[in-house]
Amino acid sequence: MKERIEELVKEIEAFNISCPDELEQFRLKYLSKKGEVSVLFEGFRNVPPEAKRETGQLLNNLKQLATDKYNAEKERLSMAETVSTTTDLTMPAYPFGEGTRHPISIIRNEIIDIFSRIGFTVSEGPEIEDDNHVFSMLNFAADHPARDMQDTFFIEKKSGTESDPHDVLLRTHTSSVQVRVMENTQPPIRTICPGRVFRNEAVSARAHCIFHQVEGLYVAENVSFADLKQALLYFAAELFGKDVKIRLRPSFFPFTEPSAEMDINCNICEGKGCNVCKGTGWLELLGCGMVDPNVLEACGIDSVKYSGYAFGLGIERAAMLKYGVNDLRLYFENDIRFLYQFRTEIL
Ligand code: 2U9
Repeated sequence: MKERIEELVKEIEAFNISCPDELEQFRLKYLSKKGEVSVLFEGFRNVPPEAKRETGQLLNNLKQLATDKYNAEKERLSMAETVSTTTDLTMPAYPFGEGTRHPISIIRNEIIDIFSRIGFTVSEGPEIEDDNHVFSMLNFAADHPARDMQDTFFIEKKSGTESDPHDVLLRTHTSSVQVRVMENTQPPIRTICPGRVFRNEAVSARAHCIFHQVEGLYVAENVSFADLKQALLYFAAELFGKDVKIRLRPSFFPFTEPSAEMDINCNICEGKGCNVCKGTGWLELLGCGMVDPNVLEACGIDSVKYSGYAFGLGIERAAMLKYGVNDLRLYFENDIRFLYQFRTEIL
């Protein structure tokens, strides 16, 4: 029996198992009820008593060897099964294209950075608003054309009852965020509000029904128009380079008095006049002004003690001027051939 055990040890060690069928053959040959190991255990009773101890030990080792090999090969085959036979593990990894920041996000973050360096915080507010925060508290007259359905997306028109007086609408500017800040905070207030705004416009190269704005507000004691001009000159120089020139033209907005529009010198023709600046040498960048005292009072701020300036610009417009993109629709199409041109380190 000893020799037979030694033969089987060699046989088991050399047995090649490369598939589930061969594993089953191994089990039947050595570990089943009628297999080689069981046959030897049956013959054990005929082993002379003086050899029983040594032979028993060898037999147990043999059974252990066969069982261990069976379990190890079974495990190996089941692992191999999970990796598809068609998978080539030596192939290089699939190249994932890296995403890029959208140009609107790049400019928005740049504007936030520029103003945060002179003490402005960032405020956010709801896109779905009421007419009070978008129009009435900002000194828009009851019959102002901006309140028309042709200009504003209304979600719910209210009858104007005392218990529920306000229309629900999509904000047409982010000024409603500053109104909410002023309602809840006493001066000094120095904040910018970036966000999406919605206007009921036909989509074209020059207009879109959704666009992005950044508006700024500074309210404190003795804030003057000179402070506004200085802040805007700093802003323009940071965004367009230190040689930029600015000019302010008188304008009108319901929420500021006096009001102005700010132009920068045309960086395409360098002031000589071209078709982008329509021969003027200047490009309009933003609107601004001193916050109308009516707006301060409507928000619970003493307009005798405090004054403030405000400004607002469209981010798409700033991006157009900075990058020379002349079709607004490109910002919304998400064509990666357009977006990949704005690969940048600025996050
Ligand atoms: C409060 C008071 C005043 C924000 C301002 C403008 C002038 C302005 C336009 C630029 C192009 C909007 O995107 S655009 O169409 N904005 O001209 N915005 S002053 O004035 C405020 C804001 C909030 C409480």
